[in-house]
Amino acid sequence: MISREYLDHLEEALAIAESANYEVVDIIKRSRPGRRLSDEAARRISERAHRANAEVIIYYGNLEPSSLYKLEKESKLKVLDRVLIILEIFALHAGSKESKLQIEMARLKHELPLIREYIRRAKAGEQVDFLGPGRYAFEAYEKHVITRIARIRRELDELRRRVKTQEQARKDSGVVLASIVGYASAGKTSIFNAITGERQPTGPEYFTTLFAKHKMVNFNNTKIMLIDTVGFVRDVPAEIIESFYSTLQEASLADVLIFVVDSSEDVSAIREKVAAGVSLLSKLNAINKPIILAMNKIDLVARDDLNKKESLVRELLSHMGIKADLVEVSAVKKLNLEALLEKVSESARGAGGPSETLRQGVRAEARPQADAR
Ligand SMILES: Nc1nc2c(ncn2[C@@H]2O[C@H](COP(=O)(O)OP(=O)(O)OP(=O)(O)O)[C@@H](O)[C@H]2O)c(=O)[nH]1
Ligand SMILES: [Mg+2]
Repeated sequence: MISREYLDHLEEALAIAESANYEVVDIIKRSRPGRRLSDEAARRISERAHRANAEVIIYYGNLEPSSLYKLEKESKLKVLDRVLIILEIFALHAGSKESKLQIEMARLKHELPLIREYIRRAKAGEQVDFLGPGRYAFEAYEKHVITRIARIRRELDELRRRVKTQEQARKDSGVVLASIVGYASAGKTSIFNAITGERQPTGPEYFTTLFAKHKMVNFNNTKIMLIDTVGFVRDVPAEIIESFYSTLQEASLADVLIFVVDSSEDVSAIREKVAAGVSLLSKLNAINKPIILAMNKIDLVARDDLNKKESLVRELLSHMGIKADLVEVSAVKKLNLEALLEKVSESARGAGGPSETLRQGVRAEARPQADAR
């Protein structure tokens, strides 16, 4: 089921469902706006879900807890809204203890209103155990969730303090921290791989990269720590921002941001994705630093078209009060990556022109690598 606000983003919805390992058996487009489902709508959706033999209903959009509840009750199926499905993808890729904690916290925060909805309904005399335990169990669960969230938050604070200290030490030793950020699938990891010679997984699906990867390169006597990060998506809900936070924390600590844009997309997608990225970065307090906008995948774009897109991006950024240098690159064809690094080291120095050492070339040459899928 795709909510009206995301009707234009059907492809994204499908990519996300696929990234969470679901096979989509039917698509229902919702024509009505709003976060509530009528009883009739819940019935219709359930019927279609059962007719298609679906095991799960994905509601790609935002639903009020009471409507989510209604749909679960009507269909007796698991219902995932946009937040829950994104969290499922995160969980699939989560490796470290920290990332697991973040995901758990986001999920618990998202569940809380739903649990309260169950409790409210139970108090009003409704039968609420169609999917789980009854009212008392829900009340106990609510308490458990609240305590657990507080505990996870403390643990994460501690971990983040540690990371911050480490990064600060790196900075003090003169290393330039450059975070590669951008919308999901813009080509961040491909750029990271092409520059560092790493072979981190890349691919068209969303959230191929979930946790930051670091690699030091030496460019003309400047040590640059390149950091690959998790991709943005539009309207990231608050509870996910908190769990995104540690992967993007690198972005807030970085000296320079390499903001990757997929220049092969159409103008409206580019506009929307750049805006979504900037808004997320400002929520993370990571926008007040030199930004290099890497227009990636130029191998797929005709010159005229690229010019148009670049002026659009420039205009958009200046409209948002952001100063950024623009570099055209292709990670796959390894075009202009040196120019990119040059901009990085220039911006990190806060200077205008290139320093003398810049002419010596890249030390950590990108090694040839297998086709990035
Ligand atoms: N033609 C072309 N394709 C590219 C280029 N850079 C990346 N791609 C493709 O774009 C897709 C996404 O690339 P990734 O590097 O995984 O993108 P990402 O931004 O790291 O994605 P997430 O980690 O999922 O956010 C892959 O299929 C790449 O092969 C490029 O310069 N040219
Ligand atoms: Mg990636």
